[in-house]
Amino acid sequence: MASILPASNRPDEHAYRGKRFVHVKNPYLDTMDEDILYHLDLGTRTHNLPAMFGDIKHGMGIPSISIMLHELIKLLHHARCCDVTIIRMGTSGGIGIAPGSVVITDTAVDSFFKPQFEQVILDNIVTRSTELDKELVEELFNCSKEIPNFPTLIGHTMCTYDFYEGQGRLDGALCSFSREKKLDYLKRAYKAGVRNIEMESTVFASMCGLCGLKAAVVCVTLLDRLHSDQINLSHDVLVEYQQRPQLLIANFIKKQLGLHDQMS
Ligand code: R2B
Ligand code: URA
Repeated sequence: MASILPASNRPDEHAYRGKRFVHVKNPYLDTMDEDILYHLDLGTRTHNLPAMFGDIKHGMGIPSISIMLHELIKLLHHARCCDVTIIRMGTSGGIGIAPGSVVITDTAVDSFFKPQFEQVILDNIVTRSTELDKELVEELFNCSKEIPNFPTLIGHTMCTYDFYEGQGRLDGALCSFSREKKLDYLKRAYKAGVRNIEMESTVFASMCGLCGLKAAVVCVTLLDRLHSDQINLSHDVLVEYQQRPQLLIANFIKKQLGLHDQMS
């Protein structure tokens, strides 16, 4: 893995009075009079970012999440946020588990089941780690046990660049492989520890890790890819499933705030 980081940008040098500030790894930022966060319609001159966002402690969940994360991470930095925990939540396709299960990601892997994200920078491929915070995984899992009828597991999450061919679907506009090849791939993924498939986790894990953010990925599964490719849940069931990661994270936040007696 290539590194261009000067020693002064290493994570522990960003601790101040016991607080861990969000750090950005770009020496040019300090030379700019103003930083315009174009997609967020915010700027460091036009907006008082510490006042507007200084109390933010957690946030949302490949190309679009990367753009969002660049600007969100800079926002957290400009706002001098510290001890930030960030959780990507969403939907996914399960492998060998019941639809509706919530998967807390221990490791985000690529389409080759490797725990890495390959970022193209200029004409180089830079391979980055996708390690996530183990303690946070356990905390979230413990929290899930306190919610009745809430099927949750910890597993690897595979992140792909595409929903159809990239996830081995037989129902896309293009399909050049057989049902047998699809199943063979998904079963190999299962054997490698993959329990669900989505499309953001590797870049999310790598960017958060590099910038010193405590990060987790929590996704509900909408189907078992060993059985089907189409998502044909009723609207109500879909809505209920989609709320599951939110429910878990809301309960986790309440617990962090000492409001666990009011959990629902
Ligand atoms: C999960 O669901 C979306 C595709 O349907 C994608 O954003 C993801 O990661
Ligand atoms: N999101 C995905 O990326 N894949 C699925 O199968 C379902 C939701």
